Amino acid sequence: MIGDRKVLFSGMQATGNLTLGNYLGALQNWVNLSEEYECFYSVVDMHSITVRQDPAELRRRARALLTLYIAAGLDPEKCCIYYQSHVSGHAELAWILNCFTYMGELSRMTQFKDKSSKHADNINAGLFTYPVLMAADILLYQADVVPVGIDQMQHLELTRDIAQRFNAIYGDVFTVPEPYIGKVGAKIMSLQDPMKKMSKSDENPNASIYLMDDPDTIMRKFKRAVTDSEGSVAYDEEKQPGICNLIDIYCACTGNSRDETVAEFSGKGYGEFKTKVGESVVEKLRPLQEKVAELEKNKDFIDSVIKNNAEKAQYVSNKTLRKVQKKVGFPERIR
Ligand code: ATP
Ligand code: LTN
Repeated sequence: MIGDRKVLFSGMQATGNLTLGNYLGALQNWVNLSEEYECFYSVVDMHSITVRQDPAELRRRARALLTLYIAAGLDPEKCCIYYQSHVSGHAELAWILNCFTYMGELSRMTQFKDKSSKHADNINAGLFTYPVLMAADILLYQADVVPVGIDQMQHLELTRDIAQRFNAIYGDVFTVPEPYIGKVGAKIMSLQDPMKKMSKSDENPNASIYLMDDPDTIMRKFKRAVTDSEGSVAYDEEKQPGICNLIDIYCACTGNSRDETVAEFSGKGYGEFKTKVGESVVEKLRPLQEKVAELEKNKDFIDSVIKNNAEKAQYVSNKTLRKVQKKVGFPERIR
């Protein structure tokens, strides 16, 4: 708790350009949750270097992501929006928690297995201990809730295990966090393969709508979206996964229900439906894109958010860190 509010922590990696899936499934929920919780939203740049990055590109994307957090509606006066690498406690706590995490646990993580097969030439120790750094992110702020996608649930379970293990030895040091899985836009699928989720690291640019795509690009990608030969707009996950995905996107962008959408397009062709879905996405993203453009002109403002919020995060996280250091037996600091 901070004051009388529960604490929320979440983060995103600055690898690749954000997609409509990231926005509808994560960022938009974050904004709604920021009314209720004391929020820490980090750009987790330290996690990004588990895979080789071009330094200039990583820096550019990290700033673009931080800007997008604000453009999406997160108020940097109310939420703490900051770069993970600017707060030293993440690395310091991660080291300690490494000593409370088992090799067996880490080797069962599916993300590690996936990423090590994708990057077989660079299976580094950071990739292996990635979930421990994530646990440190969450536990440093004594987070009560963590909004994550289903793919991150295994890491969150591990975080809970580490916290409980530590607490069992040293008393109630860490809050044991609960996951929060949003309902709306929980899973937006690829436009080219509706069995795969839309992902910012997809190699096919037509599979994803990027948040900064211009209207023509968005309309073109929807026109090319994979559908089926049924020929009617209906919500049938087995037979029409592509159409279901387009219905979900349309609902998320217009606020209409599935039933309303199916009724609206009854008797109409896929071409017309795709055009309407595309237009709803263009309208949904327009204010976001305008806000990004406006913020990008205001370098001093973004710089001040970066500085002030890192200081706030450092202050809050230090409290947990000092307590943990004391518990494990590090010598007291002399003032
Ligand atoms: P990558 O391709 O680099 O693995 P990603 O696009 O899958 O990235 P993450 O960085 O893993 O995205 O996730 C950031 C947040 O966006 C998470 O909370 C995740 O659940 C959410 N998210 C990602 N893809 C989707 C999607 N297709 N639909 C809904 N939410 C999504
Ligand atoms: N692993 C997450 C990003 C992430 C995160 C976190 C999410 C890093 N630290 C702490 C929630 C809480 C991802 O790749 N989506």
